[in-house]
Amino acid sequence: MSDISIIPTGACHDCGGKCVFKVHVKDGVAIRMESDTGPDEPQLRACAKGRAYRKRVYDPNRLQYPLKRVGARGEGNFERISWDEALDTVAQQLTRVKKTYGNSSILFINYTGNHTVFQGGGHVSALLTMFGGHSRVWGMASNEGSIFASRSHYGTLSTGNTRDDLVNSRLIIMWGWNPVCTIQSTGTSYYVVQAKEAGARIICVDPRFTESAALFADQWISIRPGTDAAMMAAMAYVMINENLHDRTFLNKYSLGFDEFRKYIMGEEDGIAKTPAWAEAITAVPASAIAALAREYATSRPAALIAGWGPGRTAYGEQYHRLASTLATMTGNVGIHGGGAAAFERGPLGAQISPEIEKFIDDNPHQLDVARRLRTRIHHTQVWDAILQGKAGGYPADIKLFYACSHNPLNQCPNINKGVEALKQLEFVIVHEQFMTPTAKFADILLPINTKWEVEDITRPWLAGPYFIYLNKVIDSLYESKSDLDICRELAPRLGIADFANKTDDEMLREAVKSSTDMSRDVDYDRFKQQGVFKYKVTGPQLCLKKQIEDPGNNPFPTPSGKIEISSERIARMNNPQLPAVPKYIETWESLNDPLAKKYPLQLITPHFMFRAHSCFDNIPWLKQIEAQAAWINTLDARVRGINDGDEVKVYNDRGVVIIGAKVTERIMPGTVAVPQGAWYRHDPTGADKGGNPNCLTRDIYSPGGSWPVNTALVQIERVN
Ligand SMILES: Nc1nc2c(c(=O)[nH]1)N[C@H]1C(S)=C(S)[C@@H](COP(=O)(O)OP(=O)(O)OC[C@H]3O[C@@H](n4cnc5c(=O)[nH]c(N)nc54)[C@H](O)[C@@H]3O)O[C@H]1N2
Ligand SMILES: Nc1nc2c(c(=O)[nH]1)N[C@H]1C(S)=C(S)[C@@H](COP(=O)(O)OP(=O)(O)OC[C@H]3O[C@@H](n4cnc5c(=O)[nH]c(N)nc54)[C@H](O)[C@@H]3O)O[C@H]1N2
Ligand code: SF4
Ligand SMILES: [Mo]
Repeated sequence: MSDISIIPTGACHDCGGKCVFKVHVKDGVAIRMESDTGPDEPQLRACAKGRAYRKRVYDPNRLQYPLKRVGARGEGNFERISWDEALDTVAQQLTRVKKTYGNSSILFINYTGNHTVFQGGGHVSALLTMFGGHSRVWGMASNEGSIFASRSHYGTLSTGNTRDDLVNSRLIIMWGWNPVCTIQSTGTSYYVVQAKEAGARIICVDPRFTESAALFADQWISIRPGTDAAMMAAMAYVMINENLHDRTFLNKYSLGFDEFRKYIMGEEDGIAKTPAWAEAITAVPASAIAALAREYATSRPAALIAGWGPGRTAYGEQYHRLASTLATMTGNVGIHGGGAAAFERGPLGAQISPEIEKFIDDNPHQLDVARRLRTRIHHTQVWDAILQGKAGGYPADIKLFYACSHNPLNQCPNINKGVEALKQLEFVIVHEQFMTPTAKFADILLPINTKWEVEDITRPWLAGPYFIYLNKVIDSLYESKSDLDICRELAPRLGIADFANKTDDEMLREAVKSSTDMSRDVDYDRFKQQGVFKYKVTGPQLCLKKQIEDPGNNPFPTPSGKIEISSERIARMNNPQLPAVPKYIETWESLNDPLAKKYPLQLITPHFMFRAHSCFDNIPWLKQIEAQAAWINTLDARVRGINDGDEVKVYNDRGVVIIGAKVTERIMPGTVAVPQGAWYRHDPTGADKGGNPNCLTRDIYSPGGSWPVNTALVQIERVN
């Protein structure tokens, strides 16, 4: 055994957790891994994806050498070239495009495939910035609706309680929140179990009976996608009508409730937002809406956790604002066992520095969508921007596209438009580990090493209480390199001296030293040796506690210093689709849309347990656990003659997806779920045989900036 060393590391891409891996290495080869076995609870234990990571590292289909396209773009034919030729070509093309069209014609996107503090595409962006700049996108795929709402309502994204505080809740409402699958910080499910054991009632509001509903919930309320704001408005109605809202709390801490009340009671538009009104919209029985309103208002402390899935709909920001408004009406903000029902970044250090947070909060135009669109492209419209450029009202004419840690053809809406856009470009550069659908469209494709081949640091989402040191486990396989090493070699070719002249180790040490979160507490060498640093936490911590306990000295970081149920900043945008008080606005492609005659089913595209977006879709071990499938309710399947496991066609005017059917009562009638992340694989008829729902989603943003990838009408039929 003595020739085996056990190296602490981690890995993983953009799943919602971050776990400890201990990799056993023999003769330079990783032969197996175990996870956290330590005494501290909750253990940071890897899920099936983490435990299959070795299969990803040693996958023979990894990109091994730099590749140059031969044949037409997108056909997927490549030829091996040397690193020198690859980097010379990249530098020549960047220089040519810069000279001919200017830097704004270079669109660079670094996304979430790499989810660490140090390595990854940030270095490419830094290099291109030194080269004169590049066009960018904005609009967080995950949660832009929540960001908009959290900033307008509370003035900050730091609104969360640490997860251990769930144990103090009497009621937990998992609203479009499925932590068993999406993790939402490793350890979250552990605390939900503890809360349940301590007697909390748990209610799930979701069109699907999720893994989390199955494990934890006392009640499942199924709801039509995109209608959550209507249900929440009706809950507010019940609270107001039955005098269950906390008027003392509202008066003391918030402003704008009266205006909101007028909307809810129908004084503004003549429509009272009653449970019966909401039933017709949401398909949730009025009695269930009223009961949940009463239970939430009378079970203090109660945690309404507003997941991001319902926010990834048309007008999704209204759902997030209404969730925060309900938390405010029930006085659950800033108290143990409660919750602000907002963005939920935790109190243990900020993911972005307090200075940046303050800058954003001091600059109200950060909410102003129109202003952002003048300088950036919304991420959902990247294909349209490439196709239309300035003539279409976009800020630049894009000629060269450079992607890093991003699989946009797979992950951005409207894949068929994406194919057209990528074909139109003058040049495409991709840094990747695998021949992904996007990589296939590269002109130069550069092979990137995995997290086990470099040193790095990572931390969980929402500022969870630990950091993980990713030790290098093995040497880089084949000819792969890190994104940073590529930049180091590209810099002189672009005429840039002094780019990242230090070693990775020196840079990592400096990153720790200059980090607001780590510099105080982390001893670098011990951290590296142990592989994990955990904050010593003495019980649950809350973000908004001081604003509640001592409001005189601790105003909310909004312009008024209060919780803003009505927002002057939003009112000033003067956009009827972004009303000053939160409202239910019917989505496009709702069931009332004339299009519903042709496409009568609502599509949602949830995240998938055995992938992190598109990562791990190519790992056979994981595919064996659960196959990609279109969830369809038994009633909808029966009228279409569809049986479980049949091959079906899911389609609308934007595309056709061929996929297996999962006939189940775990999804409500009228709704179809095709999990996001499966690799797009087009066949000669133009259909996608990979089961990728982004062939069906619409490439448009919600007025507040969210990605409405859960708003689309489709039809399904059996393929004979
Ligand atoms: N329909 C629909 N679409 C969605 C969503 C949805 O809910 N529905 N969710 C959206 C959300 S929330 C997100 S965050 C996005 C995610 O979108 P992406 O970030 O594009 O997705 P990933 O699959 O995580 O990562 C992209 C690629 O990064 C590569 N990669 C991993 N590590 C590295 C590295 O170190 N360097 C380099 N260069 N590459 C690396 C991986 O191999 C992977 O192919 O998808 C969005 N798309
Ligand atoms: N295993 C795994 N974990 C992940 C990821 C992954 O790809 N795989 N991705 C990570 C990333 S980057 C992100 S952003 C998060 C995403 O985390 P979430 O946004 O929370 O994940 P989703 O699965 O998209 O949505 C959560 C739930 O919302 C439901 N839902 C969809 N539309 C509606 C609606 O209109 N109303 C209601 N009430 N519910 C709705 C879905 O059925 C789903 O169960 O997950 C992270 N964790
Ligand atoms: S995929 Fe996420 S939950 Fe699974 S092992 Fe990796 S970090 Fe942990
Ligand atoms: Mo995300």
